[in-house]
Amino acid sequence: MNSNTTDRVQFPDGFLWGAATAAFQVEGASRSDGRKDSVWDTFARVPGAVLGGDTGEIACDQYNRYRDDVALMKSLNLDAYRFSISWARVRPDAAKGPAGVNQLGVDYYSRLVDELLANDILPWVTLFHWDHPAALEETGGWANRDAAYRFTEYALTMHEALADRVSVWTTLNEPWCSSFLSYGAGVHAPGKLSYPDALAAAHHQMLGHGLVVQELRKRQPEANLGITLNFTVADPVDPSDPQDVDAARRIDCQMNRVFTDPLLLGEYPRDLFPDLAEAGLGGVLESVIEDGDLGIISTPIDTLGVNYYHGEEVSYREYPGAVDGSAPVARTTQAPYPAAEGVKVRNRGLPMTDQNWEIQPEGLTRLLTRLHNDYTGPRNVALYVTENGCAFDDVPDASGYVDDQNRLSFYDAHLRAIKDALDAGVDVRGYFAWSLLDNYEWAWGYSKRFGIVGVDFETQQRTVKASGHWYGQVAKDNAVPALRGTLAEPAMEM
Ligand code: GBH
Repeated sequence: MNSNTTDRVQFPDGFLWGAATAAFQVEGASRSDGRKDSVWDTFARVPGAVLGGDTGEIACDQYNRYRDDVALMKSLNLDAYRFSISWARVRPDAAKGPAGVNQLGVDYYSRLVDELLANDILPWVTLFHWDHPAALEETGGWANRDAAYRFTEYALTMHEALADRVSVWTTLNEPWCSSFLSYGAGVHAPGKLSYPDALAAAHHQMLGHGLVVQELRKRQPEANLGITLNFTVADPVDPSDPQDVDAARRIDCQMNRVFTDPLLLGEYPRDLFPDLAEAGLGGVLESVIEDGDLGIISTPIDTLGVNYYHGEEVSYREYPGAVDGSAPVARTTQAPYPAAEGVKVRNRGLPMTDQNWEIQPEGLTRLLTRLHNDYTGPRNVALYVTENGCAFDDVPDASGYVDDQNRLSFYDAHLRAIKDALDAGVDVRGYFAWSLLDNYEWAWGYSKRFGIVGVDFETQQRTVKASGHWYGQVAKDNAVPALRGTLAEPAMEM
């Protein structure tokens, strides 16, 4: 297996190399040119919601610095830039109809796309990465079915503006986060603590996804249409213990299959309903599903985007040194899973990032293989890894340079894991590092750095890290180089 070797590994011709960001995390300019609050602007102002009280007002100031950032991407030999559009910039009041469009907001994305194309970089557009207009939340946000129709209208506004130059459209980024973490756990904006709202939000986001795929397909039949989901790989502590197996099944059901099954198989997982009923949520999901919804949600797509950060080993038993990978915020929160009470994550002793997320590249091989076999392969849907990366507390030297061998090793190991999946016949066509830049890490604020390029948030100075130089070479060569001596050591002992 490649992941056990230190050899150079070559990727297939045409494999797409990119880096990803999201509007709220990098743009800043939160009041410029008619933009108004998104739910993340209002949430960030709630005391205790975000570490350090950090806001997205300035972030990486990419709104004003996009030309320099595109030049940076070019210098890193990137084929593609995955970015998202801020709904709150485009339809700030969440008002319906043509009068609700803020043309200056639309124009920004048009300029960004032109700049990318002028540099031969493919624009990979995500329509929703969590920052819906605060005005939409006033009518219930995604818990209200109307949001699916409003999302479609906003998507068509952007499609009309960009379809002459944009051919890749991702409807949603990680609806698990923007429903379960956002309306259920209270960890993300809008910070609600309601499992019924979380289930409704998840369903309405998938409905919005399906409606947008249908509309875009009519208008641009050749476009690459898809969605990006976040996945975990939940393993039972003891695979021969039925309780542990049940714990892993619930996490898999309520993070992974709750989305993949409706989207690709046209039905919710059957085991979800009895679990919800047992948790006192019987009939809740059923009540928001209308006739025809699942047909819309399962409209054929071209690409499934896979975001993978870590796996977990679970049980109902308590083990010493349990892992908590959530942001330590001063705010009341609850578990993101509506029906997994008592399930605990065990620290199995793998190396961890500085967010306490375990480093488990082999999980990515298994995940991609499973998705290909059970979902995407039979339907001719391509897999792209649309996010993968890690936060480490970087220590710049006197010149500001970050020699992040830990992050570099993380990328090396995960790319080798993808090569293993490719060798097993899995149709993976590209990879996006998360992230191009250090940025606003949601409830963690600016305290956690994911960039392959460092950002000094005082001066907005960008400095390519060792991992960035390395990744630029990978993109250029379409190959991961052989590991040199010491690099094999840090995160490689799995
Ligand atoms: C992605 O989400 C986002 O798309 C991106 O914007 C973000 O910056 C990046 O990753 C890094 O965080 O249950 O709270 O203990 C991350 C997806 C899924 C990772 C849930 C953490 C469990 C942590 N997350 N997972 S928690």
